Amino acid sequence: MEALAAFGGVASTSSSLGRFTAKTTGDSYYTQNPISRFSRKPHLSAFPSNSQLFSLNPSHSNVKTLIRRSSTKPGIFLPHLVASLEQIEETYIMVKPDGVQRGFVGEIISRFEKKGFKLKGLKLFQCSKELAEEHYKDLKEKPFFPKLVDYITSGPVVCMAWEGVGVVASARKLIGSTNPLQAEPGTIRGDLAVQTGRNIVHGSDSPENGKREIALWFKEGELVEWTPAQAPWLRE
Ligand code: IDP
Ligand code: MG
Repeated sequence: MEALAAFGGVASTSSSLGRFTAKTTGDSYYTQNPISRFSRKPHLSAFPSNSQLFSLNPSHSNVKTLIRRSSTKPGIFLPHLVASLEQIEETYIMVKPDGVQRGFVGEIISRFEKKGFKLKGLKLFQCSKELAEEHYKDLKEKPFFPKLVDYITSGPVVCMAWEGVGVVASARKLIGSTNPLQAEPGTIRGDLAVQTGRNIVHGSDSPENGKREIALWFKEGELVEWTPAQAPWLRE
């Protein structure tokens, strides 16, 4: 059986259900058998949590129907196909101090708004050294780490939580390569920056990190659940 699953604009095919690959732009993550992960229960990384998978927005009745029908016929239950239809993710986007100082806050927010993603959290914030170190802990051993922490704490940042189908990989595409000179024209870094150490914007590199970073930068009560009026015009 030939199955196709699209993940944030990156499609991968599999010749059987035994192998499945998904990639985000920039950093790659997870290669797993989706069925075994699904049946193991703990966490289908395509979804925020298993509970959310089964408590979808009532307006997405087509997906509920698909889950219900498929569940009665285990032989044709294809959870990764359901995932490709309904892969709502969250990502942490941050306008870095140089982006704020250069007056790009509105421009950067606008790119994500225009694309059709949903803003769930937004604040101007002065980041502490401890928070910057925790946020970038994976880069702790890099020679540029101290300068990176100085850069991120050098002035206010704008913290954002965005939600949408495939938002993690799509946001990375909108942002462009880490080195702005290699970023494509049309991307935020490609259009507005020249140096890696001043690349004006951050975007999470996986759905897991999107959740981790949103929890790190936002306190309870700072995120808003809402339904944009344009929702029916964005998704069929
Ligand atoms: P990303 O922001 O595109 O995900 P990462 O490799 O995760 O890139 O690096 C995090 C941030 O660290 C970069 O956005 C950039 O600000 C900074 N950085 C990465 N590599 C260098 C470097 O070689 N020199 C200076 N700063 C760097
Ligand atoms: Mg990164």
